[in-house]
Formats: sequence, structure tokens, C-alpha cells
Amino acid sequence: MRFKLSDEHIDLYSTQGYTVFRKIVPPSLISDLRRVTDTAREIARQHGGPQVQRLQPIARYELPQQPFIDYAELPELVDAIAALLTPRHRHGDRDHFGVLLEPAQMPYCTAWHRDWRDNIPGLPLSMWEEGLLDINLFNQINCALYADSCTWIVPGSHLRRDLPREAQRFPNRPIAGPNLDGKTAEEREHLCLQYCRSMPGAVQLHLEAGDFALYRNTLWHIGNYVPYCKRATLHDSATTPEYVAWSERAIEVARKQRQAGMGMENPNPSPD
Ligand SMILES: O=C(O)CCC(=O)C(=O)O
Ligand SMILES: [Fe+2]
Repeated sequence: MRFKLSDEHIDLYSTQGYTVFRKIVPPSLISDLRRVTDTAREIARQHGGPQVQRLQPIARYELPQQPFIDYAELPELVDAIAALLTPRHRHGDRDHFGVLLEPAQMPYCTAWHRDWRDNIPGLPLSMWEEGLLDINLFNQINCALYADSCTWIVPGSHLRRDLPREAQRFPNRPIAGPNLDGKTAEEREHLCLQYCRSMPGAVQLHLEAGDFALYRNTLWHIGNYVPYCKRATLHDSATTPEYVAWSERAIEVARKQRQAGMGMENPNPSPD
């Protein structure tokens, strides 16, 4: 049955900062994309070692491109994104998107973060805050080719600055992940899960094969990975010319700020 966008999708996206188009990718395309991302995994590990998180952008590598073109042109997806956002929002730019992969050896997780603000040292906080509610910016995609429960989010956090309890949980910048030094695989898995759950209001996002999650990357989120869960999740954006321009400017401004000795700004500096 053809995917149909509902009012719930629109409501969830604006109020909670994420929505999932369930089973929007047809089995035949999942099959083609699984085949090509198996090769992407090999290439990623050749370049980045066994723990590598992603291969990005897709266009840079010697991979059959047709399955990615079919994904970019899938009419159901194009229509749903146009209806949820605007017809100017485009997914599937192969010069931009990539694939997220499971680690080969050891569990790990990223630190909790809000993209750009907490992972681009030198980016002025004011620049990020000015864009926070701009629907042309920060629309990210995880499109799962296998069941994927790696991503955790704090629903609704895209609409606001940090709550006091979030600032209290992560008072420092850069935000530290769990300390995994010298731990066994099982201990690492346990510590990462504990770290995910330590964020107030955190919920785990569960995707099935063919599900397409659209989320504001300005909400609090994290990726938590174990080697025994195979992952190939297309990691993409619904971009606009404004987002492309904003990203280029942000990268350039942050580079200059770092050159001038600036690090990561703390959005919640302690009063003393
Ligand atoms: O793995 C994920 O789903 C999230 C990854 C992420 O947030 C990041 O790398 O910035
Ligand atoms: Fe992120």
C-alpha cells in the first residue's frame, strides 16, 4: 500500500521534533540498498578501521550509484517530504549523504549532543540559536535498511534551549561520553546504555527495515552501537539552499574562530 502522510506525522514533527514514515522504502529497493551498503561497509573499514561509524558522502566512493538514485527519486518520499516540510526540501544528495554502520569489534556510543552546537568547536552559539526554529535548517534523516534502535532522542528539545536538568547533567563542554577505557565488550555495552538512560526525558527510537525517520538535529540525541546488531542506515538531510549556505558559513566561521583560539562555547556557563 502506498505510504500516506497523516496529520499525526505533521503534529509529531513540529511538537516533538521527529516523525517516522513507516515502511516507506519498498522491499525491492531495500534489497538493492543492502547489497550496495555491504560494499560500503567494506570500504569504510578499509579507510577508517573496524570501529568506523559511517561512509560519507556516498558519491565519493566507487559504489554502484543506481540504488542511491532510486532512493533519492522514490516518489512516495519526495511527496511526503514536500508535504511535511516544503517542496523546496530535498533528500538524497549523494554529495552529502552517507550510511551509518555498526562497529566490527566493540560497543561504543557518541556523547549526548545537539548537532553543530555540541560537536563543532568554534561555532558561535548565537549563530546556532538564531537558526534553531528555522524550518529551512537542521532537518536530518535516518533511513533504516535493517532494524535499528541505535538512536536516542529527547523529544521536544528542538523547540528550546536546555532545561536546567539537562544543563545539570552536562555542565561542561565538550560533553564527555562514558569512560570505556580498559572495559570488556559487555561492560562497555552496559556503560553506554546507562549513559543513554542518564539523560532526563531520553527515549529510544526504534526503526524497522524500510522506515524513514526525519528529525530536527537540534534536539538532544545520541548514537549507541553494538557490533552484534547489523546496521546500514542512510544518514541524510532534507536540505534547502538556505541550509547548504548556512552549513558552509558555519564551517568557515568555526574554522576562523578556532584559528583565533576559540573552543566550544558553553551554553550553560556556571554562575561563578
Ligand atoms: O547514529 C546515529 O543515529 C546518530 C549519529 C549522530 O548523531 C552523529 O554522529 O552526530
Ligand atoms: Fe548528531
